Amino acid sequence: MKNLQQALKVYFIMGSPNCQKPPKEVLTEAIAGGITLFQFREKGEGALTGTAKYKLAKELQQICQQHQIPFIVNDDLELAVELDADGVHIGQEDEPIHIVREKIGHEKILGVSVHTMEEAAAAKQEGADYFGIGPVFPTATKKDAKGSQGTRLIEKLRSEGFTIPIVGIGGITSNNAASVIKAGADGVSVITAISHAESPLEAANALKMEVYRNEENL
Ligand code: TZP
Ligand code: MG
Repeated sequence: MKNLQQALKVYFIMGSPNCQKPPKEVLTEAIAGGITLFQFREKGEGALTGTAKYKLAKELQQICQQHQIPFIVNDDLELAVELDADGVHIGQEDEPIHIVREKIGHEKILGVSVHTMEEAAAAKQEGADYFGIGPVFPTATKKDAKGSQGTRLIEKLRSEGFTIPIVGIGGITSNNAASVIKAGADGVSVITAISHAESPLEAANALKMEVYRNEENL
């Protein structure tokens, strides 16, 4: 995808367990507020499965399509293929990166979570289009997340010449997004900052302002 770097600026991730009002409403508001990409991540307590999961994914994908927002699926390769999603995001514990790349082809976006320089080098080599790096800050959303790492790895990758697009993840809000962008990330990915906001529209907009404001100062 040509404009991946641009699409990663305000990257919203969500599934029904993250929402305090209907997911379709949350997504619609988030899009109105300026998110640039959406990842469907149906995980955690109360997560939908089977047909219900498929149905929600399809509805959210349609909303994204209406607004030209890329729609990416977390982990569930079969679902991504079935929906002809714009891409997949996988972690280190999922299927091997090169196998996922083979299965989705070269036209689709492949995001990979990396936590070390070694994982980053391997992920790039195996066909990742971008890295998700975190948790940058403490998060209550991912129960099995590693301890927060700050922006160290992002800085290290940039100082060692990695130009691959990077998003920070974990505990990011409009109050701390600036440091993630200043460290060299292309964008911020968030769940709670938007999904639990009283106004997902305003929350998305505030994040967007922070990302663009701090880019200009680079
Ligand atoms: N991976 C690392 S931290 C995290 C994921 C999926 C959760 C991010 O959620 P939040 O609510 O934005 O901290
Ligand atoms: Mg995963």
